[in-house]
Amino acid sequence: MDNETSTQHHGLDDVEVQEWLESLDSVLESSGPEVAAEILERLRAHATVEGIDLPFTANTPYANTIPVRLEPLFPGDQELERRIKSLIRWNALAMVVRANRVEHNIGGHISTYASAATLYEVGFNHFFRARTEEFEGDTVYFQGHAAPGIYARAFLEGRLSAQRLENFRRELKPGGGLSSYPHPWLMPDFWEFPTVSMGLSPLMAIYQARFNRYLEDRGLKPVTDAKVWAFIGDGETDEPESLGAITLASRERLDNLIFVVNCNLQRLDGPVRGNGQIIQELESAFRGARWNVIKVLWGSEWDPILERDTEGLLVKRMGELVDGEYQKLVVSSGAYVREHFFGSDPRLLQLVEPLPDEALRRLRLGGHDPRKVYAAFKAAVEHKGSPTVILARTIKGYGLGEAGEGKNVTHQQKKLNEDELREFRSRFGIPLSDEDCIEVPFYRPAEDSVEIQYLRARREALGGYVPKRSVRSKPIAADHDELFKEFFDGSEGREVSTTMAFVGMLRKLLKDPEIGKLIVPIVPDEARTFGMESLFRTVGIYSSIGQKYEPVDVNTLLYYKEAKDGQVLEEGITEAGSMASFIAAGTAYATHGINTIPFFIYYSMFGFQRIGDFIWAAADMRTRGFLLGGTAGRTTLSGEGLQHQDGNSHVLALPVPNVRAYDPAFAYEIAVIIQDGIRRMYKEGESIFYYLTVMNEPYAMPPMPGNVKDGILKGMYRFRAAANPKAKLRAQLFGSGAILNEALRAQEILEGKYGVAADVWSVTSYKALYTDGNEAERWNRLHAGEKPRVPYVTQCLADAPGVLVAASDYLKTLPNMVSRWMPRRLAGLGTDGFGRSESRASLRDFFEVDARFITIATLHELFTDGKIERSILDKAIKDLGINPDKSNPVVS
Ligand SMILES: Cc1ncc(C[n+]2csc(CCOP(=O)(O)OP(=O)(O)O)c2C)c(N)n1
Ligand SMILES: [Mg+2]
Repeated sequence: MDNETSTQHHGLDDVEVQEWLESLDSVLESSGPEVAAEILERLRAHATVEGIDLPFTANTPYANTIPVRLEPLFPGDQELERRIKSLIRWNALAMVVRANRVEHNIGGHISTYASAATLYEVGFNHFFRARTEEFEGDTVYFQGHAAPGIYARAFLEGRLSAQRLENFRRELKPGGGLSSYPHPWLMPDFWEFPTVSMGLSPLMAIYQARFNRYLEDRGLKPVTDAKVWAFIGDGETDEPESLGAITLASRERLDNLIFVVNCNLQRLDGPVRGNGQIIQELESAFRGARWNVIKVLWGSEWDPILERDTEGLLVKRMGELVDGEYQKLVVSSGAYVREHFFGSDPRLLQLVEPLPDEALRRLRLGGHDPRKVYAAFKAAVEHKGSPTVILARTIKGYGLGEAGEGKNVTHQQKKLNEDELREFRSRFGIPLSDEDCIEVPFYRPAEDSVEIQYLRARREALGGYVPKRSVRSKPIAADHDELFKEFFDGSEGREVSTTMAFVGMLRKLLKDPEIGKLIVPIVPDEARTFGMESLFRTVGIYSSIGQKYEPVDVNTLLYYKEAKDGQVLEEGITEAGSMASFIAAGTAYATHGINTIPFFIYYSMFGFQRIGDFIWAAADMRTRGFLLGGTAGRTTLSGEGLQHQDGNSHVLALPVPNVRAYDPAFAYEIAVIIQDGIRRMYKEGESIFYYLTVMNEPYAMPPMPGNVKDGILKGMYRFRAAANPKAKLRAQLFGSGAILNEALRAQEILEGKYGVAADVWSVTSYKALYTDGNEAERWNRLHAGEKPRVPYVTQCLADAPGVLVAASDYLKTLPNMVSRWMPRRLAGLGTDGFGRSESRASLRDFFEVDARFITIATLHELFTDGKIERSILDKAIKDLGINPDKSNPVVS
């Protein structure tokens, strides 16, 4: 990166420069920084008018943002805090080293926390406020790889036993262990946010901070000054999600949000920007996005040297080095620093003349100096009007010495030899003998020691312990039968799509006196696509500043109404951002004790496929709510082409253990699923969430047949039995979503033309059938002598005669994966392959899932079983106009 702060000497007279600097200093002294800034701003404007081409820079010099004179007094006992921090460092290291002695390669990270310890400890001792009866508490996203340090602190706090530390990364051991990284699923009383898939937590934190404001603006929680802190790695900022939403944060003036980027200049393999300066790069990105940027680069030891540097030469020199050079410098001897850093200019050498080499080696970086970090955190929490990012410079593997400090291999260092352990012990003053320390025991001073007493007192003053996850929301009361009744009755012949039916339900839910206000509709710029624009007007679009303009369509009924108490989160074109809102709303039952119920509707192709990792994070976080994959179905969304045509999402939903995925065909099925979902999540408190695909193909919605609710929820039920069950030729047809109609048409063709009597089943969830089948199979395997459990699919088909044919708008694997629990072979039709922009009829022909292909598949199965002649099959292929040599959709 260019050094943007260097002056270029075009015959510049140093004395003249000095005069300018001095006059600025005097303005600063007499009139303060605002006036000084104003003068500089006017100078810049004047220069521009005079035709001086000033280069654009969003950077400030490579120096601390907060000058020494504005540094607040450090309010704690610095020496005691250092001792506590050292103990935590030791225990964090011990945890990883011990785990890897017991089990080679179990993993764990020492160097991330080693570099971040001061950042966290200043936070724990002075800033992170816990959740109490009176105050909602701050929210902290901990950098995933720093987990050992957070566990080590909880150990000193008496919250985690030595036994659990011993079982770090071995959670299955007796007495329990500790998960590798923050996992609310695995440690639901401790971790709130899963952060280790890098890049997700910065984006989630932004939307969390915005959702907190949403709750306040809608009167669902009191207005507080609670903060959202997100600790992230500098390497992590390369993930596109990390910086992807930073302009939202500034646009929304989220001064309740603080990012702390641990700038150790390294990632896993090597330097983040060996040939550049990651800190300056991040500064310009964040400043450009109008964040408040606080750089914490240099520790207090640098202050007197900087003070002596009246010409600004040192700051200039600081800005000249690339990170690769800095990485080397910070772990080098004092003599090396003198020669290679200060040695570039005799005047610089003079500045450090009085200092011995040892003092040069001990010049700390800002992120390791509690006073500098405290000053930055304090400035951040007091800052108004925009979010703050703190760029704190640290050393990766700080304190590991030869074992890895600042080395490229440090990220994965998990073993220390005896000398290295002794060295670490001595450096941090851990009271362990040479013999004892090589055993790397966990060390906790006595309960009445000053360290433990201090640590406890600090946490008490801040309201209790952090992190801590607790569920305080009250279960909702009603069953809302009345609300859903209309949808059980069908559409009386009117052709509607399942999307329209869903939107109708959403509208009713929004009006419900108990849960209406808790509903959070979320859309990424697709409300019109789904026919939801009426919500704009009825409940409004959330805007933290209301509506400052008269909307162009104000004279229409459904105008674009933005309001401070608007309910719809219209996120714009960001599925990732919308998902982050979904997560914030779907975990508010724990974070805020509020049962908000998110409904996030999006183009189904851009969900599990595009933002699958966020969905995984939602699962891990025990998020509740409903994901609606709109315009779903590879052949049902006509005209759009392959990027949009989703035949994948139900397969991609399979791995997420707590997602219940449904492909409903009719309005009443959706109503049953949503009603039951609200009950299970918000009344029974289950840690599950729902994925429903909804389509845009209109057809008449039938009334709900009797006794099908249970089948809908379990995954299948017989929707229409064969008219002539005594027929000789029998079949069972399975359809889902809009493709169920194709199965129903096939039923008629088979009956009318070929004398085959078929039952038609609506399979609402292959995932539910799959889960249930596996569960029964597993139980039977482990309980051989007992009465075997029968999978639900098997139960359904026990007395169902004939051949079996399934058609899905998703991959063939979906029906095929449950076929082993069916009584006979299954012919599974599906939509493997690239989509096309075409009409529904053409697409269903192309993918071979329409009524004709279901008919042919049925006849083929009957032929294979020897139930019909081949001539019948051949004739049917001809009569139904099927070209046997048509191209294979999978490969075309
Ligand atoms: C999405 C994702 N990709 C890759 C990884 C693997 N990984 C774990 S830590 C790490 C390096 C982290 O560097 P940085 O963000 O600078 O954090 P530091 O440890 O230096 O504080 C990598 C690549 C991951 N956890 N998540
Ligand atoms: Mg790093």
